[in-house]
Amino acid sequence: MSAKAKRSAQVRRITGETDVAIKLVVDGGGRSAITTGIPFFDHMLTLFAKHALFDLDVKVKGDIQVDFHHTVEDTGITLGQALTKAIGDKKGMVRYGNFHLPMDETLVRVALDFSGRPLLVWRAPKTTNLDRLRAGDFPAQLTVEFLRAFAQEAGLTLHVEVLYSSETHHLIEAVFKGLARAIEQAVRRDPRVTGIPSTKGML
Ligand SMILES: [Mn+2]
Repeated sequence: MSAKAKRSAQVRRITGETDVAIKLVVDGGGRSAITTGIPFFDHMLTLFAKHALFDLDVKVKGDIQVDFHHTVEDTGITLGQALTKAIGDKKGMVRYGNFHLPMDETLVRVALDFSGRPLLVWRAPKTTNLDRLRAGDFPAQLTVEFLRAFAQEAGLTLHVEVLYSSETHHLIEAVFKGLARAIEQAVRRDPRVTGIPSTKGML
């Protein structure tokens, strides 16, 4: 791949519960077309693409008549797979990213490493009981399910902390925006980086 080639991938993943089709351009401009059947989730993925500077098409037919769980989790899996495919061997890539994302009264911190060793660390204040919180009809806990699935398939060491928040829509939105901004840093190609950004020689 030449230094200027746009990194991109397409993944289609079909199970008995969902059919997820994703087209991803990592070196994009923030354009997106998202239809998951869950309007709040569409809102999150649209702003994720915008702030990661990805071009992103996501089409999902999921069993949302059951609940939103399979659709959100399987979209996270497929998006992670598309990202892994698009960034390939990570040659010349910055690798790490971190961002403090403020949204009104909410502050979220994201730190991540395209390590190839998937792990999600999620922290939120003890008073934030995600099991009880919703943004519209979107259960807040599904945010964590999305992150876990995405981190697993993208090979990310991913730390997400809600430092404080008192509004569920802001909380979830700050997580998606902070994730996007940290990824945007990490996937940048730095001309000073020769080869794979690890002393081990692989990631
Ligand atoms: Mn919003």
